[in-house]
Amino acid sequence: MKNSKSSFKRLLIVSYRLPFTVKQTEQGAELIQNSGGLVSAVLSMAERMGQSQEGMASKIHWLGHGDASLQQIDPATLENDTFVAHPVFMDEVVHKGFYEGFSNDLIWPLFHYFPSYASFRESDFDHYQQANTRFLEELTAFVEPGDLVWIHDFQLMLLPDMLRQAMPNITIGYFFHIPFPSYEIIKLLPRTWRQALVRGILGADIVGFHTVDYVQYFMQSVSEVTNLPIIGQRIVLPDRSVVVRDFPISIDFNKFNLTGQETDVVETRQHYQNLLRNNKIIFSVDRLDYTKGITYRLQGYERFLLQNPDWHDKVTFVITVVPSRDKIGHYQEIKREIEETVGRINGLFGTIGWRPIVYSYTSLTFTELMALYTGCDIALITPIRDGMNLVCKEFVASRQDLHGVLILSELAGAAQELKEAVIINPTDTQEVADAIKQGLNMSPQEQERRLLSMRTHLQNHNVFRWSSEFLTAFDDVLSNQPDMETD
Ligand code: GDG
Repeated sequence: MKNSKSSFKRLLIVSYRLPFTVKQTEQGAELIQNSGGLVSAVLSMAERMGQSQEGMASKIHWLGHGDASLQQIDPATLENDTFVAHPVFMDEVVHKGFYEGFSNDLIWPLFHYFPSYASFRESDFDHYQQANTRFLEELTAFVEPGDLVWIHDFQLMLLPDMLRQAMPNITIGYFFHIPFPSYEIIKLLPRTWRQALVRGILGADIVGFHTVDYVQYFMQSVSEVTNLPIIGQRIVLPDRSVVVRDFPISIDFNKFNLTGQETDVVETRQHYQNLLRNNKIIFSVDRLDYTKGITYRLQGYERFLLQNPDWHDKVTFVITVVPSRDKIGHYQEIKREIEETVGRINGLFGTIGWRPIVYSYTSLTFTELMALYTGCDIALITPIRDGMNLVCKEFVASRQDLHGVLILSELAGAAQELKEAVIINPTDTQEVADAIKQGLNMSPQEQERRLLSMRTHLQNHNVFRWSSEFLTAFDDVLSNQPDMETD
């Protein structure tokens, strides 16, 4: 680390979502801070910047899409002790084409290797450009020299270059939360779109991905689309260079490690275990999405039950699917498929006293989630494609008791780190069935050995390290560009 001090005045985060949701009450607007990974990471970054930089404005500015309900709220109330929110409002039609269209109906399926689910509409690309421009307009209204602007995810790929053109001396970071695919996929995009997207990202000084593979794929696209020289981790532009690196995102290890012991979690866990008559519990939780491999997972469990009648009545699969995008065709289809498969399996194997699958289409409270992380015997996490996947990391961190088995898809970014999981291919239902059997029969010593190794990794590679490494990389950029105006 060249420079242990952070040399930035303010931290400005830009992402599609704001860090809190706003609830209108009789007393006024109530801000409910999100507890996701990005918010924790940003908080830790601010802490580090605050400690090392006298006079740094303590609040973090955060730009995100503002929905219509926020328009009724006095902008001055959109801040809490930590964040000042800057909602970016846009025309409804533009928002629909940008978010539902280009982001969720093209980039999301394409970058998760579902090209047949992708819709290519020129009007969506126009709206994506317009929406990124709206973010730029809000940003340039208050960005100042010396600020650090950190832009997130696939909804804002054009913004780094737009900001670079408008304010050449600003330090810009960009982090990509979903997989970056091989050029064979990128090539499906019209030439002008792929050029704009890759060039857009290159407006940043530092570009981060979860894994080395995604970095390599991005570099491949850069050389195909731009012909710019690449030297190690640097892409060389005429007037500056861009550092592209893997920064695997992580979790607040201590939070998950400690919460499992809290009374409400312990009580909920005991309640569930009693309800399930102390059966072995297999658990999974995902947002409704075709990338999560939920139907294959159910088929793997079905195969396990078929092949292992001695386990009937002794195991329960608690599967929670969190509602998401269920007005959209592909999502309705996958929901129907999941529910039919659950019904079929329960019909085939269930008895009056035993339901092999307890399925719910709902969101869990944090206490319920923790009770299931800490009360299950197997966490079955089998996405067909996932940028990282934080659920598996949270499960491991919550198992202070060193009991439990993680079965993890090799197609989740997290599989590159959690090598002591039982790694499977999610579409190989026999492999999933075998892994379930292996997990249920695994000795306590083997569970302990695997969990200890993964927990040590996560303790060291937690979300605070993630943000700290990003910040250090920014500091390096600054110290390598002595002419840059910083105050
Ligand atoms: C993107 C990428 C990448 C889930 N269900 C409930 C619940 N959760 C929480 C989990 C976890 C988070 O949601 C989901 O984690 P993901 O890793 O899937 O994150 P996303 O933001 O959806 O996805 C992904 C991530 O970005 C980070 O870069 O890992 O690959 O797609 O924290 O705990 N929380 C509660 N109830 C639920 O039912 N309370």
